Amino acid sequence: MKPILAIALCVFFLTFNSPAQNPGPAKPEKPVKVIFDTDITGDVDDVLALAMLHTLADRGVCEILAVTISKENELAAPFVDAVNTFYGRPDIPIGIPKDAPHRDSKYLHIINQKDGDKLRYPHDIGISTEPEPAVELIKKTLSKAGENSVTIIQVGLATNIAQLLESEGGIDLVKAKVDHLSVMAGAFQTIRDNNRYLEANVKNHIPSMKTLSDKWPGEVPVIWSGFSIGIAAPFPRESIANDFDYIDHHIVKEAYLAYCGPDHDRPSWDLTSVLYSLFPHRGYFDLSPVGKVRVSDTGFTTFTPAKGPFDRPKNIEKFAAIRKRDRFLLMSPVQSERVKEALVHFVAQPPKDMKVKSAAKTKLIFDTDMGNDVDDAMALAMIHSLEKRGACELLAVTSTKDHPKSAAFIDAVNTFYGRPDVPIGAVKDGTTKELGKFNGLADNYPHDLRSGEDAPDAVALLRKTLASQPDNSVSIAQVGFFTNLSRLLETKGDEHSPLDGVELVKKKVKQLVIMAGAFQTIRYYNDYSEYNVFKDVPSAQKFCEKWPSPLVWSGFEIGIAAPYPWQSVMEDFEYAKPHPIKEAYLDYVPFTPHDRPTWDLTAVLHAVYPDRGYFGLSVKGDVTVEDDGFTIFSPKIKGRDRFMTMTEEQKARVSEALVQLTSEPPR
Ligand SMILES: [Ca+2]
Ligand SMILES: [Ca+2]
Ligand SMILES: [Ca+2]
Ligand SMILES: [Ca+2]
Repeated sequence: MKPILAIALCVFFLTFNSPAQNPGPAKPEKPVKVIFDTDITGDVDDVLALAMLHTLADRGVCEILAVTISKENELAAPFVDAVNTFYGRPDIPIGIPKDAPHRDSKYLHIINQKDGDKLRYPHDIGISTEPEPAVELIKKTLSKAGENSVTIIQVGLATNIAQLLESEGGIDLVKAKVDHLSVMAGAFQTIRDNNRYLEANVKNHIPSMKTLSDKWPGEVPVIWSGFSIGIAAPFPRESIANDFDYIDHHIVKEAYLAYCGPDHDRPSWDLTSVLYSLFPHRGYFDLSPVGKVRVSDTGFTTFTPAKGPFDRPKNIEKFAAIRKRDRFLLMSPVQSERVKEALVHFVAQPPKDMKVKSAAKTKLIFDTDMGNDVDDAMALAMIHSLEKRGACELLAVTSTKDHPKSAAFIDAVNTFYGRPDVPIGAVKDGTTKELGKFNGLADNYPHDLRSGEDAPDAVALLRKTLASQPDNSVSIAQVGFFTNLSRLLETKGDEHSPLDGVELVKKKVKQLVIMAGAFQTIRYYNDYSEYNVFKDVPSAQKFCEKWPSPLVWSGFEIGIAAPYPWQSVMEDFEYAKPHPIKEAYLDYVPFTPHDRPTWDLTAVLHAVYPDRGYFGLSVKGDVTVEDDGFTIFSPKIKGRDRFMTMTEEQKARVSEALVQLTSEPPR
């Protein structure tokens, strides 16, 4: 290779492959004010994207100012109104298009279903009120908004936005009021060896996308989510199958199934535009350099970088005004795992005020040393979010931290999350008798269990809880010391059950997940004696000798490998002030900013979703505990124990799941 060509190529790749040169938009002001422009009729990703906007509004991240529709279908506006009503916002104004192509739909009709004489999905548009013309609604909404305060998310045809730009004063309104335009359209990367892919949102109405590209003002950024992005992060069918049963009829699930049935992972095109626009600073995507998107007569979208080896004076002159307007989203394989996970959690979050039914797939006992590290508090918050979604039922919490405020803090967290009456048991004569760094926060939040001394004995509560449940139905997450569970194994029959501890566990416990021990080399160190073990070695040893059924270990290395991002602590808990989890985090961490390991959270995630592929599992074996607290894992074909593992992709997924579950607001 000639040196000059080599240098030119180097410059090319450095310029084009380094997202670092594009820091992208800064952290937006919350809530992000959104106009959602959608062709809800065709694919179902529009429905999922709208659902996600609602749950993010419930988190205080965005505010939906208006929804405008860019394809003709008389059921589209009533359908949007039904989704908005389902999510508690029947008042959001809805606009319908003029001179847009008609599109049949596979799912809009579901809103006409009735249960008895009542609409299954109530709405009033098309019944007692009429929608407004889209362009008028957009102009009215922009007029009322503050300077540069509105984000337009366009995930269908460009019909409405083109008409806006061609209307009187439209361009000036955009310049004055719009922060950026997020567009799901076009194709900017080679897809399955096709480098001239004609994307449907462009192809189905080329003139309007041309108008958008030609007339959208150069000073208002446009971010394109091309066809390949949504393809690379498809919405998983397993979420549709599992996450929406918190109500008998779910409009999103029903639309999805009507559109493509249960056997498809649908591309997440429209959802990626929403995700980017609401969290441009959270690293879900990288961005191309700035440049200019043009639309050819056949509907292909070309992207020309503003600055690069191909620049010729002629080009610079031609596109000077608008050549720094456009960027498109990029996503690595690891980012796509994270994006997918974020989308699942945002779409699956129940509406704020909905009374959900419990599908209670996992009945959970949480055994914790609440107070010794903040991951216990975050894990408990997660359990409450999972229960809010109907994914688990918290039967009892037992503490192995022998300080009276440990139980009080647990009750304060349970009360904050709307479950003040979850039974709490406290250890007697246990370990770590000092006051935990954040346990005292209990005093600042409502609760009625003031002290662990007023709580039942943890072991008695474990027996009572297990005895009251169906056989083989209880999951336990143990994220502290082995004190309570080893003592449980030594109990005799009592008023709750004639069975001794070992037999009771055999009969009632379905699975046990433990955060303790260390099973893989951590930073070259293969002799790590983990805190939950060494603080009460005799209990850990007795437990390992006697526990009668299969169990899974989340070793020290797992929580280390998927730390909780500081950014989430600072940004995602603002819906309540003060917030016990955020306060506990800040009271606990030794310095800031600080990403805390997620030890206890990973154990809960596996206990509630053992089949969702968040973790790998080791071969079977037996764990024994040495006198210094080291945990030895010996592979054995008929072994009882396995430990969790994680790939790079799983780390990204796990960390995202933990963030979204921990920070989800209570009902
Ligand atoms: Ca309405
Ligand atoms: Ca769409
Ligand atoms: Ca209580
Ligand atoms: Ca713990």
